[in-house]
Amino acid sequence: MAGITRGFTGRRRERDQRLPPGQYDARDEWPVLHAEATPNIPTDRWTFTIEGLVENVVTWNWDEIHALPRSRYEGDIHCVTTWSKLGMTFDGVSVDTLLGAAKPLPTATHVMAVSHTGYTTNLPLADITDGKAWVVWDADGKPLSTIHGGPARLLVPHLYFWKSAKWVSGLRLMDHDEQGFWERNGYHDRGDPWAEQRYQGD
Ligand SMILES: Nc1nc2c(c(=O)[nH]1)N[C@H]1C(S)=C(S)[C@@H](COP(=O)(O)O)O[C@H]1N2
Ligand SMILES: [Mo]
Repeated sequence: MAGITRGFTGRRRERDQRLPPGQYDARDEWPVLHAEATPNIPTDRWTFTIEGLVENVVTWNWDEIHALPRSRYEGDIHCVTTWSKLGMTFDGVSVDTLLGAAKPLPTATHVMAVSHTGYTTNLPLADITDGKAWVVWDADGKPLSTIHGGPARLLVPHLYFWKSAKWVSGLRLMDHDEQGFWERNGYHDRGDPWAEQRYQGD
């Protein structure tokens, strides 16, 4: 009995250590959060465009983005409303692959991620390069449900989850920072969960 108790406590401690400050483990629950009405975007009308300060403005349709090399994220996600989910699996394409085709100009320092609904969120370019961001269409081995951003969403798991734009339609590269939807409404411009950058001024 003691052994079982210790094992259980140990596993729980291990999970707790993966939680950034102020976060709780949502376990089997995956809350749904978005500001706009849930859109219905058929895959044959979905596109993803990289524009702004790039050498090539590139648009991929559903078939074209699926023809790119696949990339998987296995790890945790953290919402500013304090839930975290540990050990998620997302499949899609690395943002590095997409930027490799669009070729950001040397003057590009930030991006605005844009959704088919008009939702926006800003990010430093350095936060979506070098294996830190994906466009994903599968979650835990199943097609991403519409309420979680399907057919495809941005995934930037090292930052709070509001940076992971659902129903993503593209990235606009900029030479300055500009606030997106939640940032204008008081959320932090960067949103590092380990530094608890929840609100402007944190
Ligand atoms: N298009 C869009 N994407 C969005 C949001 C939104 O309001 N609209 N909210 C963000 C926030 S605050 C969070 S916590 C996550 C929630 O994703 P989920 O509903 O899949 O858990 O989506 C992010 N992406
Ligand atoms: Mo959130």
